[in-house]
Amino acid sequence: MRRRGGIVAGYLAPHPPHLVYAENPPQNEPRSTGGWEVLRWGYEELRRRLAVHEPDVLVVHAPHWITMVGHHVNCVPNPRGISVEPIFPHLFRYHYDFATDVDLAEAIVAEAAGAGLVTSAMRDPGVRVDYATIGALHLANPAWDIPVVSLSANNNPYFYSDAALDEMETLGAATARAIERTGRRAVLLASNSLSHLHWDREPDLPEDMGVERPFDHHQYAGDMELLQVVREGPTERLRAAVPKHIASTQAETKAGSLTWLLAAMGWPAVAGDVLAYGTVIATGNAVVEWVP
Ligand code: 2X7
Ligand code: FE2
Repeated sequence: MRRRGGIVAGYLAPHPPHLVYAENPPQNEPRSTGGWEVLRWGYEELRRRLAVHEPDVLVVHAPHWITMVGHHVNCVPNPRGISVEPIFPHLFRYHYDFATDVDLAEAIVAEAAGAGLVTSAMRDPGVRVDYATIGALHLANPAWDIPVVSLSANNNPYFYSDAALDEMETLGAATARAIERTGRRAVLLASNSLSHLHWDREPDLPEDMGVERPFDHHQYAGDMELLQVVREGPTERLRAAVPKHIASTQAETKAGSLTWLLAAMGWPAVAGDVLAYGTVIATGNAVVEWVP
């Protein structure tokens, strides 16, 4: 029997390239001896839950597909290529090959444009898919057997001191309408780290867990304050907690992925389930599930 459509779950699914490196998948060229296990165990649990949800599509918003003008949606039917992390190319050179749900991608473009957002359908197969999109998708579904829709991060928030998250509300609502209209059963992925400061030196062995720790207590405490609100719920409280976290830490959620996800789910009156928290070269990362 066909299960009902709509958004069936949303995950905060951070993308540090180190996590993919540590897993040693065949698609990634560098080899590791492991590391960052607790976060990777969180992703193992995410994968078990994702399988139970049986989605038709994974819709991902990622902060390192940066578009200067507007919100772009990848409408290339079969993106293929190599994705390289520019700061850590010795950890992440990943060969990707996946299917886009083009009908849903185009429906999101139409809904977002109709809602007044500057929106673009990206149709150039030569554009490399960024590592934040690939990292979250690989960690959530390493089999790559579920079609994808990938959304860019409009760079405007980085030009302003305050978080400009209003457009993410609009983009989230447009995403939800497109999912309803196409009848898809969708899981959403917000590919965001929390506190995002990292060391400018790394140990000789990148996966040396003897030196892995938060950047400082302030960044860690800011992450914990946010996660307490996540764990207590309801998500409505995050409307204030996310901008507060952005103002008090160097948070990657400033790029909007988390706000997009919560808005698409309609700020459900539930708590988030934190499956793991850990640092990666000092950045704070949480794997979280919300079931609306
Ligand atoms: O983009 C990232 C990140 N979010 C966290 C850690 C290290 C590198 O890249
Ligand atoms: Fe990042």
